[in-house]
Amino acid sequence: MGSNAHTQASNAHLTTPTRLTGAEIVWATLVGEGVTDVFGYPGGAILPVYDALRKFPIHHTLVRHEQGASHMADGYARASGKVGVCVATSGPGATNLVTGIATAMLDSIAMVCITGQVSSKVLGTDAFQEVDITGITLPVTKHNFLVNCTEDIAPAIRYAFQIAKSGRPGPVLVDITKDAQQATAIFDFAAAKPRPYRPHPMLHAGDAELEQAAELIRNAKRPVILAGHGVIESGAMEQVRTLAERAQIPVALTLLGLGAFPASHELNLGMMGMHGEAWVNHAIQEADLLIACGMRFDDRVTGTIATYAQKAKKIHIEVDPAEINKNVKVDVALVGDLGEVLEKLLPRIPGRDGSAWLKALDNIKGASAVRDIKNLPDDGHLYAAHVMHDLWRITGGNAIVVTDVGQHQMWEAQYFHHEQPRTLITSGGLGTMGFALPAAIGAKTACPDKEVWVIVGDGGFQMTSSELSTIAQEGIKINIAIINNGFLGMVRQWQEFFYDKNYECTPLVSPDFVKLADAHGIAGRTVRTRAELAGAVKEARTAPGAYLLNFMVEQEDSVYPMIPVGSALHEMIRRPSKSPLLETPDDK
Ligand SMILES: Cc1cc2nc3c(=O)[nH]c(=O)nc-3n(C[C@H](O)[C@H](O)[C@H](O)COP(=O)(O)OP(=O)(O)OC[C@H]3O[C@@H](n4cnc5c(N)ncnc54)[C@H](O)[C@@H]3O)c2cc1C
Ligand SMILES: Cc1ncc(C[n+]2csc(CCOP(=O)(O)OP(=O)(O)O)c2C)c(N)n1
Ligand SMILES: [Mg+2]
Repeated sequence: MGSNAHTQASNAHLTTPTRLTGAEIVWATLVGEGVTDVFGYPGGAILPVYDALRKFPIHHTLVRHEQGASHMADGYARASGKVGVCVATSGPGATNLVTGIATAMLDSIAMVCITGQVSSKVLGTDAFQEVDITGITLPVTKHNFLVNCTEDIAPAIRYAFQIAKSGRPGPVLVDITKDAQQATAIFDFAAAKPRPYRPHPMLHAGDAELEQAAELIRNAKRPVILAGHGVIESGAMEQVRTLAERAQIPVALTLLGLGAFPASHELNLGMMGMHGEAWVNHAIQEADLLIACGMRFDDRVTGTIATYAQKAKKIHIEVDPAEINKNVKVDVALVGDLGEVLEKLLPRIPGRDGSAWLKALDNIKGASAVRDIKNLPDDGHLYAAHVMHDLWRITGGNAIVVTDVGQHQMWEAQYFHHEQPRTLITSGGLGTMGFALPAAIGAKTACPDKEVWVIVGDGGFQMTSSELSTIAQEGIKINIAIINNGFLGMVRQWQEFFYDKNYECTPLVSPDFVKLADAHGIAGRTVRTRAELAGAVKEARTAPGAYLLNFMVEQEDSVYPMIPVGSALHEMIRRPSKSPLLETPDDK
């Protein structure tokens, strides 16, 4: 971290045009954009930029693999709502970022990635560590730039920030040749400002559409709000809540929408989709109106489109016109920022009596409303759902949970209840194993005062466990819960259901995770029974540094309900009644 003298110097750069090297311009522009933290890994083609870092008040976290840098920038962005920044060298450094960039792209996360490139004189000659990273990342970035002259660096980076955070957020890559980093130019921060962002003037919700939508809402008998990630990205939690409360409309959430509407709210139905609550999917199939707010009808949410919510009219409020009618045909499209659209829509929505439909939903919930891990006596087996539920209970839900991908991710979504936005950070669209540990480092960097938990499978943990070393070097306090089922569990579950239990290549031998943590100077312990759970969690929370809990859970447990691919939303595989986690009120 730079000193005050550095801060003053770099602030002077921002107000007075100054001659700087391209490398200095990179940092000065980032400072001007409000960046305080970046995640990266050095190498030859980005070395001038690294050499200039000491002059600027930016904290750099040295990762152990560039995939970690892009996930950290992503986790930082998801936790804070700011733009995450990562840095890598050319060639393998840049290609190692790609999985993290694609992860951010699929979940619409604002990120700026800066890569070094070989000198402009040798571009295209297969020079040492040359790859066409703008070509490689074209389909997984919102936009990218190849900058080969020093004068263009500041405008490109400023434009990258604007693109990353405007409209539908996304990752932007700025690739800068080494000679552009080394040469000098006048740095004029104000002059490098991009033209103001203006959404296409034809694409916004007009009075006619707003009135059509309001009429559908006023006349609906069985409406459901589908609240997605766009609610959080728009910051429209209040407006969604007002709509729900005023018109007494129940709210179903996507995985990435969890936290957008308080889990404890009486109108909260829970998560929809492949592993959503059974009653939520039934409610959607029975609805006569769906009001989709910042969600994109992902296939994990709809089941087979042909049979999706056939009784319902559909209103789609969405910032990206490309999403309208992409997966699900809608009756009214309201294009624009969700918060802004709802501000215009709300005055047209009077109070409404929704009691008949809410009562009907209580009946739909019926037998499946009590899933009762919470009430089940401890039979000596440790279930992942126990871990999630107890973690939620013990932390009071006041934590940022960063999950990896697999069964544990779905159990977290089902049993850890999120009241606040940005408290669940998870890779939804790309479903990237290895995401959790680095993304949590980013989240903790963004929110140092928050309690941060990683919930990760034994498989995914091993994909990026080298970042334990980053945690140790940075002295970051993160609690890690490995849900160790000895399997690539989610794949094993598919093999159990659809491939005659042929567990080909899914049993997993792992190292002793507690010893692995210890090798990094990180404390930890293995937990085998529910009786030990609360004490172990307390130990982790009160430990001064990072702490790893290795939960040895039931190996062949499955996530229920599950909609098989190709089935309708209501055609869910339910938990067999002999299984220990019963889903009937009798479990009490
Ligand atoms: C193993 C696994 C299982 C899964 N199972 C489920 C499941 O059961 N249920 C489930 O829901 N998901 C599930 N998912 C996640 C799923 O794949 C999708 O990632 C998720 O459903 C997408 O949610 P979303 O549409 O809310 O978010 P996104 O994909 O992030 O889409 C957000 C939408 O909001 C729009 N938007 C952004 N900003 C604004 C704004 N300011 N104003 C208006 N609109 C805006 C965007 O343009 C975009 O269309 C699963 C994922 C995995 C890996
Ligand atoms: C990088 C990557 N490779 C493969 C997959 C496919 N995949 C999805 S879930 C899963 C198993 C995850 O196993 P584990 O991390 O142990 O979590 P569990 O399901 O057991 O909770 C796999 C292999 C993926 N999502 N990401
Ligand atoms: Mg596993």
